[in-house]
Amino acid sequence: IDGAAGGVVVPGLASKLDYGAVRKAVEEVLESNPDYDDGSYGPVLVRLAWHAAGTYDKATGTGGSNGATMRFAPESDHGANAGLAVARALLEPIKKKYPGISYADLWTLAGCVAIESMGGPSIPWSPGREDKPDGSYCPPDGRLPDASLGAAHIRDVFGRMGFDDREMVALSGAHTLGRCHADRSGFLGPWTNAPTTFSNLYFKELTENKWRKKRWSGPVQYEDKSGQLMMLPTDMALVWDRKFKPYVDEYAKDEDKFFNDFAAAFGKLMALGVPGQSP
Ligand code: ZEM
Repeated sequence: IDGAAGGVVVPGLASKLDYGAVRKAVEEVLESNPDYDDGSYGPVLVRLAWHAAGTYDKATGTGGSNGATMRFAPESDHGANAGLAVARALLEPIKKKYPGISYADLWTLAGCVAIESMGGPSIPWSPGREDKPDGSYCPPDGRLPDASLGAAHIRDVFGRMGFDDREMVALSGAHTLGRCHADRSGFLGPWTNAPTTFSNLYFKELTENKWRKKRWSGPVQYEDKSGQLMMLPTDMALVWDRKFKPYVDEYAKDEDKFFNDFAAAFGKLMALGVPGQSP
């Protein structure tokens, strides 16, 4: 991984930045609060990195992680980003200690470190993002996916970023991590029984468990027999869509393949719109 080891000279900065030390600082924060969710900030840091990057529009080159525009309104207040202030605040002391790293680099690196620390594959990541000065650079609301919709919407949103069907399914495997919070998205519960371990369990649950509509006053979501695990409508779309389903099956059977494809797709996501890194 570029920039992972030792000092790297960042263009425009007089000092050297020790990305290894930044990585270590992120690792130290991950399990710093046993009372937070399932005992790790890892999942919400992955979500921060994803929401920073997932606004990218290939056609116009707008959005994406470069700029770290989610620091500013209106993007900080976009409904999709509810709850991410927690993740941004968590990284603030690291930014203070290593002021040479941009927020945009720090957020994306933290997402990669979180995945790796939770047992996932190592993600290709390079520095080079620059922070924008204010909210006038924020992407419009509505670029991130709406969990209530289906396969066509998934293809619209991820196709706009430049991903194909296989990459869309691979990326969705991140839902093996973390949980939904009623006060953030309106949805409730974890996808797997090991939400702080990166694995292919999400795909196993999707294919081997039985899912039915949850009876409650909240938004439509699916639950298993235990009532403990959940799937969003967009998660179910992966098994209902004839073209997505074979990838779900493949990843449920072959964790190595999932890890390889996920690492490549997540690395690509982190690089979208970054000068010199974006396809
Ligand atoms: Zn998520 N995601 N996501 N996602 N996501 C949530 C949580 C997490 C969608 C979605 O609406 C939601 C990807 C794709 C898609 C993570 C990573 C990635 C939540 C719950 C929702 C509603 C938020 C809450 O209440 O806290 C939709 C519709 C998606 C595509 C169709 C991709 C791609 C991801 C990374 C590669 C993660 C790690 C979480 C768990 C966050 C946490 O706080 O535990």
